[in-house]
Amino acid sequence: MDTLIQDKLEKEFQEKIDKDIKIEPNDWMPESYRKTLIRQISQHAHSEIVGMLPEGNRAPSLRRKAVLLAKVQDEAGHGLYLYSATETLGVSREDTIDDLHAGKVKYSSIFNYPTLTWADIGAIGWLVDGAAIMNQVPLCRTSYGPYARAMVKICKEESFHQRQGYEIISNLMKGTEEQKAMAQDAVNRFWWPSLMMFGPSDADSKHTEQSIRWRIKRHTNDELRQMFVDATVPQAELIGLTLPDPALAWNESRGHYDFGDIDWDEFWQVVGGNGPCNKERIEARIKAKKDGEWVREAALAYAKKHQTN
Ligand code: BYC
Repeated sequence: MDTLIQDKLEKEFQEKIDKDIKIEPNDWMPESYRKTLIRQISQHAHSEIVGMLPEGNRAPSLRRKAVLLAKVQDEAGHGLYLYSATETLGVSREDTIDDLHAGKVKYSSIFNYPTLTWADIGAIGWLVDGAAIMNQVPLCRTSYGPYARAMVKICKEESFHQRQGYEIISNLMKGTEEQKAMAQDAVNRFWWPSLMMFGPSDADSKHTEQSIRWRIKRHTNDELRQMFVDATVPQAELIGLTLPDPALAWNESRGHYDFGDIDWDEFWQVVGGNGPCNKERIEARIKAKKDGEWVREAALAYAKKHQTN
């Protein structure tokens, strides 16, 4: 394309963004904006789908199982809205999923940690979904229309997920000494990985600056991480849990909690495929695709039959 026309289109595109006018699938967009969205939205979709796996543990009662199943079903739905939003950018769902299975694309680091006890399900709901909401509420105002609209419904459901997790952990903290110890142990293991969900520190985040300019992201990784810490510390205190960070302290002059250094080596190891459960998670997804082959074939045959009749 002629450079003058390209410059004009890019200028008009940025003006629309600056006026908070949503970008829709058929609008002109820079190729790098489209690629950034495909990367972020598909990673987000994969995270929802892989994120169902750690919750496949036994629940302690029928009521707990029913609530957990509803939550996990919501996550499947979130994955599907997000794959649909990715498809509006001109890529196929099949290819996107194949990229996940081939290890070519990422999904949230948090889902590469094991769930060992029932309290872990509470910690996931409270901390992981709590972190997810902090990151996702601003995405309801992201500049790409289909992503923003998907996020509205997702956030409503995430807030129920966070509450179910907090309820599990709070109830354990009202229980026996063993139950309290189980809750504390889950929080000890999930606290730091939850802080890592927000991504690398701003200094090391290669995409943030451009994504903020395009209003894909509304806050930086460190801003959201701080907001999460500030919201979560009082919730831990209220039910008598200790967060595993000796440096955690209210800083009156900043009006925020200070917290300790994140182990970024661990983060990059997990993101790079070497976390405790990376291999297991991808194998489970590949198996699910293979096991579901006959269902897809039957659904396609049924659709074809109805087309010709
Ligand atoms: N894990 O430049 P940066 C859920 C990668 S689902 C793995 O800061 P960006 C739930 C990043 O992709 C939660 N990789 O990137 C579901 C990039 O690598 P590439 C999922 C990570 O995109 C079920 C590189 O590091 N939420 O909550 O500006 C049950 C440099 O990072 C991570 C979303 O996906 C990570 N944690 O910012 C329960 C939200 N962090 O791609 C709960 C949407 C960074 O260049 N996504 N990387 O190879 C976002 O908001 C942004 O993509 C991020 C990262 C804040 C995550």
